Amino acid sequence: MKWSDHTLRGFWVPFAFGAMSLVGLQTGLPTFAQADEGKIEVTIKDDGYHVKGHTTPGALTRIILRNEGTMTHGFSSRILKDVPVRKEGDAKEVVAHGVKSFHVDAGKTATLVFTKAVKHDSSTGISETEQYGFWCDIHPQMKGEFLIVETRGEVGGG
Ligand SMILES: [Cu+2]
Repeated sequence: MKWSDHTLRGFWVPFAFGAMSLVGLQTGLPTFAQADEGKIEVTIKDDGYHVKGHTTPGALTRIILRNEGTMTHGFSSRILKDVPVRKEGDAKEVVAHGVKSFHVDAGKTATLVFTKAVKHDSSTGISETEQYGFWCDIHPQMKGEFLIVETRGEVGGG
């Protein structure tokens, strides 16, 4: 799967420059086409979540959940509520308080794959940055958040 990621990027780079020269001039922001992939890495420890990365609106998004703690932890977010989620790896899907949650046992890793619909701002024609909180339904004090950003920016390598 890694190779297709690179192929896509190679393909989109020239396209991005074209899009930027059209849209970027007006907004001053580097806007990017939607057909991209976003990766968010969530390392789960017993004392909380550590989040790396973000995704872009309309992008195929992978949330990688790595449980480095000593007990089972959950990942639940309202972003999972209205989208079909494909689960890869070791997670158990449950419903907690009416919201989907994915339980990952200690030492296990799972990936959630989904695409969140693009939300366009009708006045500017660009999509909005949104912040999504998530939480552990087993330990309510555990909380984290990630971003869906309209700009491409630096996607922290790795
Ligand atoms: Cu937990």
